[in-house]
Amino acid sequence: MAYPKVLTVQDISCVGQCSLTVALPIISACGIETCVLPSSILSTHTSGFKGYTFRDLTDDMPAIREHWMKEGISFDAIYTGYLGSTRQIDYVADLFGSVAAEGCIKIVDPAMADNGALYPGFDQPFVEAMKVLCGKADYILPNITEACFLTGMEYKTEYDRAYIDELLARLTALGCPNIIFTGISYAPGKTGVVVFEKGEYSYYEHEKLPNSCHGTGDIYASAFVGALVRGHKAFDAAKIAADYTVECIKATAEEENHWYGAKFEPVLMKLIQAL
Ligand code: PXL
Repeated sequence: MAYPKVLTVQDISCVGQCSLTVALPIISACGIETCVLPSSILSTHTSGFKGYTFRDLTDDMPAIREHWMKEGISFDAIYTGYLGSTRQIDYVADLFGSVAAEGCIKIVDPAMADNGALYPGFDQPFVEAMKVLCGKADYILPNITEACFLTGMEYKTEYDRAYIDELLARLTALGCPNIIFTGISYAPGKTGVVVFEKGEYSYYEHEKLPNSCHGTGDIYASAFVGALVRGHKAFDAAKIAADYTVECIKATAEEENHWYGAKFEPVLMKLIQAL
C-alpha cells in the first residue's frame, strides 16, 4: 500500500464529538487519506440530547457506490461505525464486495449499544443485520454490551475470563476471525482491551479512569484503524489506541460540563508521536 486510502462509513453528528467528526480528523492525523460516506446527518448524537434531527442518507448510498465504481475508485481499508438502518447495513455489505481494493482490510465497529442497552432507535432486526456484517469483517471492535447483543449472552458487569472466552467463541462463530474487545476489566481500577487474533488471546491492561465520556468507542476505533493501516500489528494498534483514548478522557476530566464527548483534539499530538 503505497499511499493507503481508507473509507469510513458512519453518521455525521453535527455536534457531539463522535462518529465522522472524530474518525476523519483522527485517521487523517495518522497520515492516511480518509474518504467518507455519511450514513445520516443528526443535529447531535442520540445519547443525552433531546429532540435531535435525523436525516437518513440510505437512499443516496447506491448512487455513490455506482459513481465510485465507474471512476474505478477502491479502498485499502473500509471502516464502518454507527449505521442508521438495517437497509444501510446491507448496502455496506455491498461496498465490501464492490469498492474494496485487493487485500482491503474490513473493520466493523458494531456501534449500537453501551451499558447494557441498545442506543435509541435500534431493535432486534438491526442487531441481526449487524451480526451478518460482522461475519464479513476482518476485525470487529465490540464492547461487552454489543458482544452480548451479537451473541445472545447475558450482560454482566462482573465477570471472569471464562465469561469473556465464551463471548469470544460466540463472536468468532459469526465469521469474523479477529476481535478487538474493548472495556474488559479483570481487576479494580484497571480496564483493558482483549486482542483475539486467529484464535490467539492477548490482553493490554491500563488504568481505569473515574470519569467516562461519550464517544470514546469512536475515538478508540478510529485510532486503531489509523495505527493498523499505518502497518502496526493488531496488538500494537490496540495498545496505541487504548493509550490515546486514556489521554482523551484525562483531557476531558479537566473541565466540568463537557459531558457529551471527549476532548480528543488537544492530545492528537500524543497519538501522532506513538505512531
Ligand atoms: O458514539 C456512537 C454514536 C454515533 N453516532 C450517533 C450516536 C452514537 C451513540 O450514541 O448517537 C448518532
